[in-house]
Amino acid sequence: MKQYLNLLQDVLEHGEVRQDRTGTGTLSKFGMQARYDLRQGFPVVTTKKVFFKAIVHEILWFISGDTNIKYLVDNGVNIWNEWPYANYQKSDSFKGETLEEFIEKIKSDATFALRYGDLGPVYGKQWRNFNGIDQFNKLLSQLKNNPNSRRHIVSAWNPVEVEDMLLPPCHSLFQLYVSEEGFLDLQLYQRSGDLFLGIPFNIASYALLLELIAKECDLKPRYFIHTIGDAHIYLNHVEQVKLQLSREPKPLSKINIKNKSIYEIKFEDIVLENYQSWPGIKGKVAV
Ligand code: UFP
Repeated sequence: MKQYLNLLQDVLEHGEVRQDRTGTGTLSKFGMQARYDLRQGFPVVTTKKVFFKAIVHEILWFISGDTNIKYLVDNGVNIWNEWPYANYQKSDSFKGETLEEFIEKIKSDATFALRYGDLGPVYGKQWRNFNGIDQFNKLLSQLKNNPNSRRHIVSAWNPVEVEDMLLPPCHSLFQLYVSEEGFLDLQLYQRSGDLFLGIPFNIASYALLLELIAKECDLKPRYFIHTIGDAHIYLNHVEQVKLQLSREPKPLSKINIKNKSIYEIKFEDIVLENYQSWPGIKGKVAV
Protein backbone atom coordinates (compact mmCIF):
# COMPACT_ATOMS: atom_id res chain seq x y z
CA MET A 1 0.00 0.00 0.00
CA LYS A 2 2.82 2.37 -0.88
CA GLN A 3 0.37 4.25 -3.11
CA TYR A 4 -1.70 5.37 -0.12
CA LEU A 5 1.38 6.43 1.84
CA ASN A 6 2.56 8.39 -1.21
CA LEU A 7 -0.69 10.35 -1.17
CA LEU A 8 -0.22 11.16 2.52
CA GLN A 9 3.39 12.19 2.01
CA ASP A 10 2.62 14.33 -1.01
CA VAL A 11 -0.20 16.30 0.66
CA LEU A 12 1.78 16.65 3.88
CA GLU A 13 4.70 18.13 1.96
CA HIS A 14 2.97 20.04 -0.82
CA GLY A 15 -0.60 20.64 0.39
CA GLU A 16 -1.75 24.22 0.86
CA VAL A 17 -3.32 25.31 4.13
CA ARG A 18 -6.94 25.83 3.31
CA GLN A 19 -10.08 26.64 5.28
CA ASP A 20 -13.02 24.28 4.86
CA ARG A 21 -16.73 23.93 5.51
CA THR A 22 -16.22 22.24 8.90
CA GLY A 23 -14.01 25.02 10.30
CA THR A 24 -11.22 22.52 11.08
CA GLY A 25 -8.75 23.64 8.42
CA THR A 26 -6.86 21.31 6.06
CA LEU A 27 -3.73 20.74 4.06
CA SER A 28 -5.10 20.24 0.60
CA LYS A 29 -4.10 19.37 -2.96
CA PHE A 30 -6.41 19.26 -5.95
CA GLY A 31 -6.34 16.42 -8.46
CA MET A 32 -4.54 13.26 -7.31
CA GLN A 33 -4.55 9.71 -8.58
CA ALA A 34 -3.49 6.30 -7.28
CA ARG A 35 -3.65 2.93 -9.02
CA TYR A 36 -4.03 -0.36 -7.13
CA ASP A 37 -3.46 -3.69 -8.88
CA LEU A 38 -5.84 -6.16 -7.29
CA ARG A 39 -3.87 -9.09 -8.72
CA GLN A 40 -1.18 -8.22 -6.19
CA GLY A 41 -3.54 -8.43 -3.21
CA PHE A 42 -6.55 -6.70 -1.78
CA PRO A 43 -5.85 -3.06 -0.86
CA VAL A 44 -6.80 -2.61 2.78
CA VAL A 45 -4.45 -0.07 4.39
CA THR A 46 -2.04 -1.85 6.75
CA THR A 47 -0.37 1.12 8.51
CA LYS A 48 -3.39 1.35 10.79
CA LYS A 49 -6.20 -1.07 11.51
CA VAL A 50 -9.16 -0.53 9.17
CA PHE A 51 -12.61 -1.68 10.30
CA PHE A 52 -13.33 -3.88 7.27
CA LYS A 53 -16.63 -5.16 8.59
CA ALA A 54 -18.08 -1.67 8.15
CA ILE A 55 -16.93 -1.57 4.53
CA VAL A 56 -18.68 -4.83 3.68
CA HIS A 57 -21.94 -3.79 5.32
CA GLU A 58 -21.81 -0.39 3.67
CA ILE A 59 -21.28 -1.70 0.15
CA LEU A 60 -24.11 -4.25 0.53
CA TRP A 61 -26.26 -1.41 1.88
CA PHE A 62 -25.49 0.71 -1.21
CA ILE A 63 -26.23 -2.17 -3.58
CA SER A 64 -29.54 -2.84 -1.86
CA GLY A 65 -30.57 0.78 -2.46
CA ASP A 66 -31.03 1.56 1.24
CA THR A 67 -30.29 5.06 2.60
CA ASN A 68 -31.31 4.70 6.24
CA ILE A 69 -28.61 4.19 8.89
CA LYS A 70 -30.80 1.66 10.71
CA TYR A 71 -29.39 -1.35 8.80
CA LEU A 72 -25.85 -0.15 9.55
CA VAL A 73 -26.31 0.57 13.26
CA ASP A 74 -28.23 -2.68 13.75
CA ASN A 75 -25.06 -4.36 12.44
CA GLY A 76 -22.70 -2.37 14.65
CA VAL A 77 -21.54 0.00 11.90
CA ASN A 78 -21.39 3.60 13.09
CA ILE A 79 -19.64 5.41 10.23
CA TRP A 80 -22.66 7.43 9.06
CA ASN A 81 -24.11 8.41 12.45
CA GLU A 82 -22.83 11.97 12.83
CA TRP A 83 -24.82 13.36 9.93
CA PRO A 84 -28.35 12.26 10.91
CA TYR A 85 -27.51 13.19 14.50
CA ALA A 86 -26.49 16.73 13.50
CA ASN A 87 -29.73 16.94 11.52
CA TYR A 88 -31.74 15.69 14.51
CA GLN A 89 -30.11 18.26 16.79
CA LYS A 90 -31.55 20.96 14.56
CA SER A 91 -35.09 19.50 14.68
CA ASP A 92 -37.95 20.43 17.05
CA SER A 93 -37.96 16.91 18.53
CA PHE A 94 -34.39 17.17 19.87
CA LYS A 95 -34.39 16.82 23.67
CA GLY A 96 -30.67 17.08 24.32
CA GLU A 97 -29.92 13.38 23.65
CA THR A 98 -26.28 12.40 23.19
CA LEU A 99 -25.16 10.71 19.97
CA GLU A 100 -25.20 7.34 21.80
CA GLU A 101 -28.77 7.90 23.02
CA PHE A 102 -29.81 8.94 19.52
CA ILE A 103 -28.38 5.71 18.07
CA GLU A 104 -30.11 3.63 20.76
CA LYS A 105 -33.42 5.17 19.68
CA ILE A 106 -32.66 4.39 16.01
CA LYS A 107 -32.09 0.76 17.01
CA SER A 108 -35.13 0.35 19.24
CA ASP A 109 -37.76 2.57 17.61
CA ALA A 110 -38.54 1.84 13.95
CA THR A 111 -40.76 4.91 13.51
CA PHE A 112 -38.06 7.16 14.95
CA ALA A 113 -35.50 5.50 12.64
CA LEU A 114 -37.71 6.10 9.63
CA ARG A 115 -38.05 9.77 10.52
CA TYR A 116 -34.52 10.59 11.68
CA GLY A 117 -32.26 7.79 10.40
CA ASP A 118 -32.51 8.59 6.74
CA LEU A 119 -29.64 10.34 5.00
CA GLY A 120 -31.74 11.55 2.12
CA PRO A 121 -31.25 10.35 -1.47
CA VAL A 122 -27.57 9.32 -1.03
CA TYR A 123 -25.63 6.57 -2.83
CA GLY A 124 -28.06 3.66 -2.56
CA LYS A 125 -30.89 5.78 -3.92
CA GLN A 126 -28.86 7.17 -6.82
CA TRP A 127 -27.32 3.83 -7.81
CA ARG A 128 -30.65 2.05 -7.93
CA ASN A 129 -33.08 4.86 -8.70
CA PHE A 130 -31.57 7.97 -10.28
CA ASN A 131 -34.70 9.84 -11.36
CA GLY A 132 -36.25 6.42 -12.07
CA ILE A 133 -33.17 4.75 -13.59
CA ASP A 134 -31.56 1.67 -11.99
CA GLN A 135 -28.02 2.63 -13.01
CA PHE A 136 -26.41 -0.27 -11.18
CA ASN A 137 -28.48 -2.97 -12.80
CA LYS A 138 -28.03 -1.36 -16.22
CA LEU A 139 -24.30 -1.29 -15.63
CA LEU A 140 -24.21 -5.03 -14.95
CA SER A 141 -26.23 -5.88 -18.02
CA GLN A 142 -24.11 -3.59 -20.23
CA LEU A 143 -20.88 -5.11 -18.89
CA LYS A 144 -22.20 -8.56 -19.75
CA ASN A 145 -23.72 -7.72 -23.14
CA ASN A 146 -21.67 -4.81 -24.46
CA PRO A 147 -18.27 -5.05 -22.75
CA ASN A 148 -16.46 -2.69 -25.16
CA SER A 149 -18.73 0.19 -24.32
CA ARG A 150 -17.10 3.39 -23.08
CA ARG A 151 -20.25 4.31 -21.22
CA HIS A 152 -20.10 1.99 -18.20
CA ILE A 153 -20.84 4.79 -15.73
CA VAL A 154 -22.73 5.10 -12.45
CA SER A 155 -23.18 8.60 -11.07
CA ALA A 156 -24.16 9.33 -7.49
CA TRP A 157 -23.99 13.06 -8.16
CA ASN A 158 -27.56 14.03 -8.93
CA PRO A 159 -27.86 17.83 -9.11
CA VAL A 160 -31.64 17.64 -8.79
CA GLU A 161 -31.42 15.89 -5.41
CA VAL A 162 -28.06 16.93 -4.01
CA GLU A 163 -29.62 19.59 -1.75
CA ASP A 164 -31.71 16.91 -0.01
CA MET A 165 -28.72 14.72 0.91
CA LEU A 166 -27.27 15.12 4.40
CA LEU A 167 -23.83 14.67 2.83
CA PRO A 168 -23.46 15.27 -0.91
CA PRO A 169 -21.71 12.23 -2.46
CA CYS A 170 -17.96 12.22 -1.96
CA HIS A 171 -17.46 9.31 -4.34
CA SER A 172 -19.35 10.99 -7.09
CA LEU A 173 -18.98 8.79 -10.17
CA PHE A 174 -17.39 5.52 -11.25
CA GLN A 175 -16.65 3.96 -14.61
CA LEU A 176 -15.72 0.43 -15.60
CA TYR A 177 -13.52 -0.88 -18.38
CA VAL A 178 -13.39 -4.42 -19.78
CA SER A 179 -10.08 -5.34 -21.39
CA GLU A 180 -9.73 -7.68 -24.34
CA GLU A 181 -8.23 -10.33 -22.06
CA GLY A 182 -11.24 -10.29 -19.75
CA PHE A 183 -9.88 -8.04 -17.04
CA LEU A 184 -12.13 -5.52 -15.34
CA ASP A 185 -10.87 -2.10 -14.18
CA LEU A 186 -12.76 0.47 -12.16
CA GLN A 187 -12.04 4.16 -11.89
CA LEU A 188 -13.63 6.27 -9.19
CA TYR A 189 -13.86 10.04 -9.28
CA GLN A 190 -14.03 11.19 -5.67
CA ARG A 191 -14.68 14.94 -5.41
CA SER A 192 -13.43 15.26 -1.82
CA GLY A 193 -11.26 12.92 0.25
CA ASP A 194 -10.28 13.01 3.92
CA LEU A 195 -6.96 11.22 3.50
CA PHE A 196 -6.64 10.00 7.07
CA LEU A 197 -10.19 8.85 7.91
CA GLY A 198 -12.21 8.54 4.72
CA ILE A 199 -9.78 7.42 2.03
CA PRO A 200 -8.65 4.07 3.54
CA PHE A 201 -12.35 3.18 3.65
CA ASN A 202 -13.01 4.39 0.14
CA ILE A 203 -10.09 2.41 -1.33
CA ALA A 204 -11.19 -0.86 0.24
CA SER A 205 -14.80 -0.17 -0.51
CA TYR A 206 -14.36 0.41 -4.26
CA ALA A 207 -11.84 -2.41 -4.53
CA LEU A 208 -14.53 -4.62 -3.02
CA LEU A 209 -17.10 -3.24 -5.45
CA LEU A 210 -14.74 -4.10 -8.31
CA GLU A 211 -14.33 -7.66 -6.97
CA LEU A 212 -18.10 -8.07 -6.62
CA ILE A 213 -18.90 -6.75 -10.10
CA ALA A 214 -16.11 -8.83 -11.66
CA LYS A 215 -17.46 -11.97 -10.03
CA GLU A 216 -20.99 -11.19 -11.19
CA CYS A 217 -19.81 -10.62 -14.78
CA ASP A 218 -17.32 -13.47 -14.89
CA LEU A 219 -14.36 -11.12 -15.38
CA LYS A 220 -11.00 -10.88 -13.60
CA PRO A 221 -10.56 -7.83 -11.32
CA ARG A 222 -7.45 -5.82 -12.19
CA TYR A 223 -6.94 -2.09 -11.56
CA PHE A 224 -8.76 0.13 -9.13
CA ILE A 225 -7.90 3.68 -10.17
CA HIS A 226 -8.68 6.27 -7.53
CA THR A 227 -8.93 9.85 -8.74
CA ILE A 228 -9.46 12.45 -6.03
CA GLY A 229 -10.49 16.09 -6.49
CA ASP A 230 -9.80 17.88 -3.20
CA ALA A 231 -7.44 15.51 -1.36
CA HIS A 232 -6.94 16.81 2.17
CA ILE A 233 -5.47 16.10 5.56
CA TYR A 234 -7.35 17.83 8.38
CA LEU A 235 -4.98 19.87 10.53
CA ASN A 236 -6.02 17.83 13.59
CA HIS A 237 -4.92 14.61 11.81
CA VAL A 238 -1.36 15.65 11.01
CA GLU A 239 0.21 13.75 13.93
CA GLN A 240 -1.75 10.60 13.07
CA VAL A 241 -0.58 10.85 9.47
CA LYS A 242 3.06 11.22 10.52
CA LEU A 243 2.71 8.17 12.75
CA GLN A 244 1.40 6.17 9.79
CA LEU A 245 4.25 7.32 7.60
CA SER A 246 6.71 6.03 10.20
CA ARG A 247 5.25 2.52 9.92
CA GLU A 248 6.41 -0.06 7.39
CA PRO A 249 3.45 -1.41 5.36
CA LYS A 250 2.61 -5.12 5.82
CA PRO A 251 1.81 -7.68 3.09
CA LEU A 252 -1.60 -7.24 1.47
CA SER A 253 -4.60 -9.34 2.37
CA LYS A 254 -6.79 -11.47 0.10
CA ILE A 255 -10.50 -11.38 -0.42
CA ASN A 256 -12.70 -14.42 -0.77
CA ILE A 257 -16.25 -14.04 -2.07
CA LYS A 258 -18.81 -16.84 -2.42
CA ASN A 259 -20.14 -17.61 -5.88
CA LYS A 260 -23.58 -16.05 -5.74
CA SER A 261 -25.58 -13.42 -7.58
CA ILE A 262 -24.45 -9.95 -6.52
CA TYR A 263 -27.93 -9.21 -5.14
CA GLU A 264 -27.88 -12.34 -2.96
CA ILE A 265 -24.45 -11.95 -1.44
CA LYS A 266 -24.58 -11.57 2.35
CA PHE A 267 -22.08 -10.25 4.83
CA GLU A 268 -20.90 -13.80 5.71
CA ASP A 269 -20.13 -14.53 2.05
CA ILE A 270 -17.29 -11.99 1.96
CA VAL A 271 -14.16 -12.92 3.88
CA LEU A 272 -10.97 -10.92 4.20
CA GLU A 273 -8.06 -13.31 4.61
CA ASN A 274 -4.62 -12.73 6.15
CA TYR A 275 -5.25 -9.10 7.04
CA GLN A 276 -2.22 -7.94 9.01
CA SER A 277 -2.04 -4.37 10.23
CA TRP A 278 -0.50 -1.98 12.67
CA PRO A 279 -2.78 -0.91 15.56
CA GLY A 280 -5.68 1.49 14.92
CA ILE A 281 -5.17 5.25 15.27
CA LYS A 282 -7.93 7.51 16.59
CA GLY A 283 -8.87 10.80 14.96
CA LYS A 284 -11.85 13.14 15.18
CA VAL A 285 -14.32 13.21 12.27
CA ALA A 286 -14.96 16.69 10.89
CA VAL A 287 -18.76 16.91 10.45
N1 UFP B 1 -15.33 11.94 3.21
C1 UFP B 1 -14.43 11.05 2.66
N2 UFP B 1 -14.90 9.89 2.15
C2 UFP B 1 -16.23 9.56 2.19
C3 UFP B 1 -17.13 10.47 2.78
C4 UFP B 1 -16.65 11.62 3.28
O1 UFP B 1 -13.23 11.28 2.61
O2 UFP B 1 -16.60 8.51 1.73
F1 UFP B 1 -18.42 10.17 2.80
C5 UFP B 1 -14.86 13.24 3.77
C6 UFP B 1 -14.31 14.20 2.76
C7 UFP B 1 -14.54 15.53 3.46
C8 UFP B 1 -15.87 15.32 4.17
O3 UFP B 1 -13.53 15.73 4.43
O4 UFP B 1 -15.94 13.92 4.38
C9 UFP B 1 -17.06 15.81 3.36
O5 UFP B 1 -17.10 17.21 3.37
P1 UFP B 1 -17.43 18.06 2.07
O6 UFP B 1 -18.82 17.69 1.64
O7 UFP B 1 -17.34 19.50 2.55
O8 UFP B 1 -16.40 17.73 1.03
